[in-house]
Amino acid sequence: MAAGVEILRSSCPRDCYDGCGMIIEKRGDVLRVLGDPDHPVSRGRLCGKCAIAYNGVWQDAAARLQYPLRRSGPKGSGRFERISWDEAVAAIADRTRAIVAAHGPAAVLHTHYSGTLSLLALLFPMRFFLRLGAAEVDPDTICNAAGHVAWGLMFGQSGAGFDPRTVDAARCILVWGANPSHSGPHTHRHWFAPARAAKIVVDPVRTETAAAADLHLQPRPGTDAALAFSLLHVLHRDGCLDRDFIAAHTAGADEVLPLIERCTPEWGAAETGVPAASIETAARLYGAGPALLWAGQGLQRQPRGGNIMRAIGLLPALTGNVGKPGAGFYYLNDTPAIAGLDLAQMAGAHLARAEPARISHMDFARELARPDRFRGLWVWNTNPLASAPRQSELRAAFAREDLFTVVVDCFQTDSADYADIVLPAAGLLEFDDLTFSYFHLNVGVQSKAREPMGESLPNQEIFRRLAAAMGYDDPALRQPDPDLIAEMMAQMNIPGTFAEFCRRGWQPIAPQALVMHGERRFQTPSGRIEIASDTWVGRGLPRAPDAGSDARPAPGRYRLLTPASDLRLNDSYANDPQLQDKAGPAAVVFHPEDAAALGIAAGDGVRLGNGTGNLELVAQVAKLAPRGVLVAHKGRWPKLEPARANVNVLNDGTVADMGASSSVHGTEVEVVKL
Ligand SMILES: Nc1nc2c(c(=O)[nH]1)N[C@H]1C(S)=C(S)[C@@H](COP(=O)(O)OP(=O)(O)OC[C@H]3O[C@@H](n4cnc5c(=O)[nH]c(N)nc54)[C@H](O)[C@@H]3O)O[C@H]1N2
Ligand SMILES: Nc1nc2c(c(=O)[nH]1)N[C@H]1C(S)=C(S)[C@@H](COP(=O)(O)OP(=O)(O)OC[C@H]3O[C@@H](n4cnc5c(=O)[nH]c(N)nc54)[C@H](O)[C@@H]3O)O[C@H]1N2
Ligand code: SF4
Ligand SMILES: [Mo]
Repeated sequence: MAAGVEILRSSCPRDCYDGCGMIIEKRGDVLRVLGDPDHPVSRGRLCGKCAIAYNGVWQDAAARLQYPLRRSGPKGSGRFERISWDEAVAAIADRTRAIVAAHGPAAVLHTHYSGTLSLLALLFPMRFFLRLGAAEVDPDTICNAAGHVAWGLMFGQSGAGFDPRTVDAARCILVWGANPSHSGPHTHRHWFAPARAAKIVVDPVRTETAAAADLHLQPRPGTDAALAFSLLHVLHRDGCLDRDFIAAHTAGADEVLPLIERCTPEWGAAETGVPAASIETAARLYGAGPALLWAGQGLQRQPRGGNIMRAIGLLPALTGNVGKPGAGFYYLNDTPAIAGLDLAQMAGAHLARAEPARISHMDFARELARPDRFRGLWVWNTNPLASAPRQSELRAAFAREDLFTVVVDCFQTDSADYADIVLPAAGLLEFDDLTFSYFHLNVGVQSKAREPMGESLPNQEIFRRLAAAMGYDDPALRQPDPDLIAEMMAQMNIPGTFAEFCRRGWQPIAPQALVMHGERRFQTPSGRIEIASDTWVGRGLPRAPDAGSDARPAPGRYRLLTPASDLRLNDSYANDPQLQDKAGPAAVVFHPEDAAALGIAAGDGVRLGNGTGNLELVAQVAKLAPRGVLVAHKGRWPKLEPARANVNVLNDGTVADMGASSSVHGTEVEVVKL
């Protein structure tokens, strides 16, 4: 390395399966961000989007929020004036106290998600809101709550799946409704693609991950439970169910077996559109085991996403693919918790005086419009005007002049345009923290490589200042970063000081591959995998999973899937000019036969519409998804689009069957050629 170049190790804190290790080359104030060649996931490369954005928009002073701002024009106009931190903090504390005095703390609503997963910036602000007693938009309802409820009740938890390092012992990998080629590109390239096991992907879309599999099952969206039951039919018929495991470790299997017996491959084919022969092959490959099952987050964003997760969970439960090397099931790995981090304590659970009121993201637009309910809104680590349903209605609610709104972000998003006060957040290159991957069982450092941009501050410092201005004196609200980091490292058994950890950059939470659930005791009331039980009924849910599918769209209607793009991370990076060039104008992909029937050619303008909204897009034509299914990727910034809207203008916010969660992949639209 040339003289005058300092090298730091860091990690990517985005909401991504990979959790890459990074190298930051520092020449004075100039930073170059690269993949860490020694890191087992990134192997010397960042993904295409971060390689650009971390050296682009994240370091661009003109794009970043630099100073606290106060609104000087109508809401949404984007007109602001610079103010000092002292003014901003005092103004926020005054207004918040006034709202609490007049209407109570639950009249303040905060919404947040995973804009960063670095642990301090993710968790510390919760201490403030719990102390305040604010109402919360239930974070997981925008993403994965249905799956968490379903597998939580079935397996007793949904945050400790298989250890990816166990892959060498697997003879089959079944990826169901996840697309790591976009959502975890290194996992796709270095874990999935080269695996020696037989690889099956179930996805209506022919993703690159699907193309890299030995077998791609392409069901119509929302028919996955029928597919799972017909796979189980074959496994049952061929004697591949594990009787001993079922008897010892599951409850209620006898309630689903009669149904499985009726779900022949021919029936499954008619329900799902997957050929019966492919159902037979997939069942044979999975049944040969040991088999790993990866249930994607995209999978359960369906009207019956909870039932689908239950139905798919039957595969490991009835074949005994649990608790053995190379066998297991995975939804998410809550890696810090598995390593011993007390998340509730870090988030300040002891500060809450009462259980906070919660609303679903699906009800956000409607509830926020109510002056009788909410007077204050805080938005941090999320950009709901890009990501949440009922976009037009939500925008109208954000525009309420009587709603006092604070937005904390690194960029001037659509949501920030509606703030009374905007607070600039420091980015990943600008403060020390700890990060993790929710697939690979690794934790890593986030290293401060430069001073925060302008006057921006890390989330945790912002909320320490606000807590002080509110007069909150609990020590947990004053705790400095080095203390917090040392405490987290101790809980997770990470040896040495943070400085020493920075030199290593990352570590696995266990030296050898973990075999999850090896003891085969499940944290359910019965201690067994609860396939059908009173636990479900007690939660107001069906006793047993069923094989039902969504009704097919009426003639003239199409199912619109809006999954992750490889060029954006949710709605982050949509404002990076280089990534915008690569993405081109917002497009929607039609099956060639649908395009022909509609008289649409590639490049034509089309309008998608339904009772919730309309959106004009450019048509592309490709054999990507089955007939009747359209694909348009999520994550554009409405304010940068000609229509000032993105795909969520079409998302009606119907709740899924569990967890009051998103069913965005159930969206239906009509199509007009322009
Ligand atoms: N149509 C459709 N919509 C979807 C989905 C879909 O599949 N289809 N998926 C849904 C899913 S899974 C999710 S998770 C949501 C995600 O939606 P969002 O939560 O809105 O998206 P993100 O891009 O993760 O993060 C939002 C913001 O966090 C900011 N941020 C980054 N780092 C920091 C920081 O350190 N401090 C602060 N204060 N801010 C920071 C970023 O600048 C960004 O503006 O979108 C959902 N919306
Ligand atoms: N590049 C990039 N990476 C990301 C994100 C991003 O926006 N961009 N977002 C991050 C976040 S917040 C999340 S939650 C994860 C999500 O990552 P994933 O879990 O991979 O989820 P999605 O990309 O939403 O959808 C995965 C697949 O589900 C398929 N799918 C949709 N409907 C159905 C169905 O009915 N049945 C089946 N079997 N499949 C269906 C879609 O076609 C898609 O290919 O990715 C994270 N990583
Ligand atoms: S977004 Fe994911 S793939 Fe890209 S650098 Fe970050 S962790 Fe790696
Ligand atoms: Mo998500």
